[in-house]
Amino acid sequence: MASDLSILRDLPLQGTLPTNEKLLNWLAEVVALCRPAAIHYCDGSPEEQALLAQRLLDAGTLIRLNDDILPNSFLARTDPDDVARVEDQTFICSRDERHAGPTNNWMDPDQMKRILTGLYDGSMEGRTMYVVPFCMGHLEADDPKFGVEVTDSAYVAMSMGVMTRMGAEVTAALATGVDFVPCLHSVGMPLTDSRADVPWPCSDIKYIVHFPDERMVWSYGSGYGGNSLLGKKCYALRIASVMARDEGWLAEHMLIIKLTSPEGRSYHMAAAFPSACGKTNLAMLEPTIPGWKVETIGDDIAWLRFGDDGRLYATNPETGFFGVAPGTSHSTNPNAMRAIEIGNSIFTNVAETADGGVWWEGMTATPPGPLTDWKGRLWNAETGPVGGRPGEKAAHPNSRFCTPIHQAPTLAAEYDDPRGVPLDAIIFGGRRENTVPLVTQSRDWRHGVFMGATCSSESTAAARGAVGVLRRDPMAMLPFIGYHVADYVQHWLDLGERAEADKLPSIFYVNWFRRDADGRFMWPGFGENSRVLKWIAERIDGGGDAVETPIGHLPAPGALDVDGLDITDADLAEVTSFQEAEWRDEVPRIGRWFDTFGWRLPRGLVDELLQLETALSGQ
Ligand code: GTP
Ligand code: SPV
Ligand code: MN
Repeated sequence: MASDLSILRDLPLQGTLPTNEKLLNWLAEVVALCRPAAIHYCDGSPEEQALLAQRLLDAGTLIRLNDDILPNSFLARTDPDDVARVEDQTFICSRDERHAGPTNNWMDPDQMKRILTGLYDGSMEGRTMYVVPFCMGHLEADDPKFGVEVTDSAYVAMSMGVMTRMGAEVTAALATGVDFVPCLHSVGMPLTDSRADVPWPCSDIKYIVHFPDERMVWSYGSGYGGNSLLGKKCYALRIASVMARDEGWLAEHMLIIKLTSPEGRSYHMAAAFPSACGKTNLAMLEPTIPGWKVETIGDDIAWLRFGDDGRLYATNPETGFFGVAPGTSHSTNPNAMRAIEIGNSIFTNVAETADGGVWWEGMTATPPGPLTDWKGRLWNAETGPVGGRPGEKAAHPNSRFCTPIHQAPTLAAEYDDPRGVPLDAIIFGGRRENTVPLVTQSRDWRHGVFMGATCSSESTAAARGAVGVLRRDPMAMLPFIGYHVADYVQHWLDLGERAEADKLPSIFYVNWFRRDADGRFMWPGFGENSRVLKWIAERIDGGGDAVETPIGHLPAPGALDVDGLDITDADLAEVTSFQEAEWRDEVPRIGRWFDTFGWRLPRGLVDELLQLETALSGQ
C-alpha cells in the first residue's frame, strides 16, 4: 500500500529527503506511527557530527572532555539500567519458530509487530527523528549491504557516523534504487505534552527484534551499543548471517589481522572470541617478539566470502571501534590508547578525571586523584563513590570507547580493499579457567568446525546477567546467529565440503585465560600472545613442532618461542598441555550441549564427538 508522503513534507526537515521510493514510503509509515516533531536526514558530514554533538551537549547527554587531552571527545553516562546488550529481550522473529532454533528467543512476527506497534505509537513525540543511511562494508564491494536506521537518538546517529559508512554517498546509491535493510529504533521515551527530557532517555521495556525473512530490525527502549547501533550486531551479524546462509558466505563475530614475520612473510588471520574476551586487544596487538608486526583490519565483525581463486576472503564491515574500556592501558593495548588519544571519540560509562580526561579500571594502577564515576558521583580509590558502596568501580565493566578505525596506528592498508584479505588461519577462543589449552590446531576443517561449535566461555559484562558463568558460545556467535544454531554449524561444514581443502584456512583454538588455584591468569596474555601467533604462522608454513593429542595438535615442548617471557616452566607446561582428566569432564558437557540442537544436529559434529570419546578411552 502506497503511503501518503505528505506527512513527511508537513514536518520540519533538516537535510534533503532521498528519492528511493521504498525508503520514502517506509519513512512515511514510521512518521505516521511514531509521530516525531521533526526529521533530520543525515549527510554524514563532519559539520553534522559537530551539530549532533552540540545538541547532545545541550541535552546533557554528552559532556565535553578536555580538548587539550582528548580533542573533540565526549563522555556519555547512560541510565544505570541501560549498560549492555539485553539478550533476554533479543528476538529472532522468523515466520517459522523452528528457524530461530533453541538458542534464540522467538515470537510470532505478527504478534511481535502488534506489541511493538503499540509501543512505537507516538514514541517519538517531541523528538527529532534522525534518518541514518549507512552501508556495512565498502560501497565499492561487489555486493554492498545498505541499511537505513531511523532513530530518535542523536547519540545513536552520531555513533553510527563513527561505526559505519554513513551519509551522502549512501543516499546517492539509494537514489539508484538499491535495496536496504530498514532498521527502526526508538528509545521509547516520548516527550508528550512537553514533558522534560532526561540526559539518557530509555524505557524499562526493551525489545531488540529481528525479522530475518523480511530482512528488517525493530529496536525499542535501549540506547546502548549493540541494542541501538543497529548496523552492528543486529544487521552485520544477525540479519547478515541469514543473508550469508542464503548466499553462501559467513557473517562472523571476528577480528581480522595481518601478521608479518621478520622475513617479511604476511599471514591473514580472523579470530572469533566471545564478547569482552580479547578481539580488540588481539586486533591491535603490539608483539613482544622482535621483528614481528600485527596490523589491524577489523576488531569485532568479519564477513567471509570465497574469492574467484577459491580462497576465503575477510572484510570488516565497520569503520570504528566500540571497544571495552576497562583493562585497556598503555601496557596492555598501547595501540588502542594511541587511537583514543587522537580524539574524536565518544566514551560511554567511563569515569572522568578532575581535568576532564577519562579513566577506567586497569588504565593505570591507581587513578590520578579523585574522579567522577560512571554514575556521576565523586569517587576516590580509598572509599569508592560518595554515597555508594565501597568497592564500586569507577567505570562500568562494560564501559566503551567509540573511535574511528582510521585512528589506529596499526591500521593495515588492506582495510581499504573492498575484496578484503585471503585468510590463512581462523582462530576460535574463549575465556576458560581450565580445560582448554593455550593453543590447539585442528586436524582439518571439520575438526575445526567442531572446535568452534563447542567453544565455551565464562560470561562477561558485555551482556546483562550474571558474570563468570560457563556457557557454550559456538563460533562466539551464540547471541548473534539469526537462525537455527544447527543449521548455522551445518552451513560452516557445507562451505568446507564445497571448497578445495588445501585452500581453506587452518583452524586453531586458543585460551588466554587459564587460571591457577589462586585465580591468577597463568599466561601473561596481551602482547605476549604474539608468541602463539608465531607458532600458528609456523604451522601454516608446515613447520612449528606439534604433538598430536585427542583434542588436536598442541605445541611440542620447546616449540613455542618463550625467549624473554616471564613465566615459570610449570605454568608454561600446564597452559600448553592436554589435561586428560579435565577433558573427561568436558566430553559429557559437550554431549549435553549437542543434545540441545535436536534432530538437526549435524552428523559431522556427532562423528567428531565420537572420535574424541574413542581417543580418550584409548588413553
Ligand atoms: P567485544 O567488543 O565485547 O566483542 O569484546 P572483545 O572481544 O573485543 O574484547 P576486548 O579485546 O575488548 O577485551 C575484553 C577484556 O579482556 C578487556 O578487559 C581486556 O583487557 C581483556 N583481555 C584482552 N586480551 C587479554 C589477554 O590476553 N589476557 C587477559 N588476561 N585479558 C585480556
Ligand atoms: C559485544 O557485546 O560483543 C560488543 C559490544 O561488541 S555491542 O556492540 O554492544 O554488542
Ligand atoms: Mn562484539
